Amino acid sequence: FSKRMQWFTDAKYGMFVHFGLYSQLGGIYKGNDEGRYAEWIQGNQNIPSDEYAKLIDTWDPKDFDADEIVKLAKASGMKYLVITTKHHEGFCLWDSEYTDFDIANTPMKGRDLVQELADACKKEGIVFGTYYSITDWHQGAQYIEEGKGWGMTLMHEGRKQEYVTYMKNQIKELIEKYDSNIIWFDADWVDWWTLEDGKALYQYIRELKPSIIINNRVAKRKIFKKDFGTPEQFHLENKVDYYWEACYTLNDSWGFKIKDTDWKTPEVVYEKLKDINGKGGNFLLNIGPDGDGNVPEESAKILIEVGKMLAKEEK
Ligand code: FUL
Repeated sequence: FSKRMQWFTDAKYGMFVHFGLYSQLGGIYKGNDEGRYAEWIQGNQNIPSDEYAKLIDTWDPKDFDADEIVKLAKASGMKYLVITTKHHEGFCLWDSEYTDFDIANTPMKGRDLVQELADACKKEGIVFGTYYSITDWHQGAQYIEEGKGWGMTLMHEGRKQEYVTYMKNQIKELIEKYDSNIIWFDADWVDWWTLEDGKALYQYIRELKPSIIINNRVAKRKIFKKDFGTPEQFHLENKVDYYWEACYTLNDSWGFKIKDTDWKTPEVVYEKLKDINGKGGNFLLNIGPDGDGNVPEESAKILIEVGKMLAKEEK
């Protein structure tokens, strides 16, 4: 039992938001719709970084409405929200001092979606968290070897320290500027990122903000279970002696994908939530807003239905 984790265990149900440059493609690049996960399109279709980076010029989600998203989460019975501040593509949804590959250099300049979401969450009493990918397909310290697959980035000789500093600086921004309560790491599976690297980063963050919660993907998730485990698209069958949170998509992709209509029904979502909570886990359920920033209608409908089922229970 840990006091620091109390709000998390009480929360039980949260919203995951996958949003980035890829959202404007909807899973189709130059007519090619190959690949399961739309947020992986750069990797799935082997799009060179400099070519992919041009998407920054056309990224203009003017309908993105943080209040609406947070209200949707709240009406659905969710208690916290985690947004992809930087997915594998490397693009930053906030105006970062440490890169130009961010929202400040898109047609959206002047807006900061991380700020907007953090503010909306504060207003509605929803706990705000930030996803951050360790793998980065843009920053430059990492590279892709032909035939190795984009999941397995390699680190350029002598550039690891530079990249670790980059991550630390950005995470400090997420904590100090936006008061993030969860750092939700991902893509710690690359060989150049070691258990020791992860433990050191964990310690660094814990000192920056003692109350923060950090998922196990900071460091080789199977052996480093702190602060919570992250089964993905499945969940644990039994109670365990560590905190965990199962994350799931509402259809089959995390990022917005036009052709993906494989929606879970409200009943299925509700059953999952109950099952997960009954086994001591949290449920982090994803939405992927489209290129204009709108939440797919079907996603909103399902979430609201589940919210109604939960509200009925409380009566
Ligand atoms: C995975 C990522 O590769 C997916 O794109 C997604 O973000 C999921 C939650 O985690 O590891």
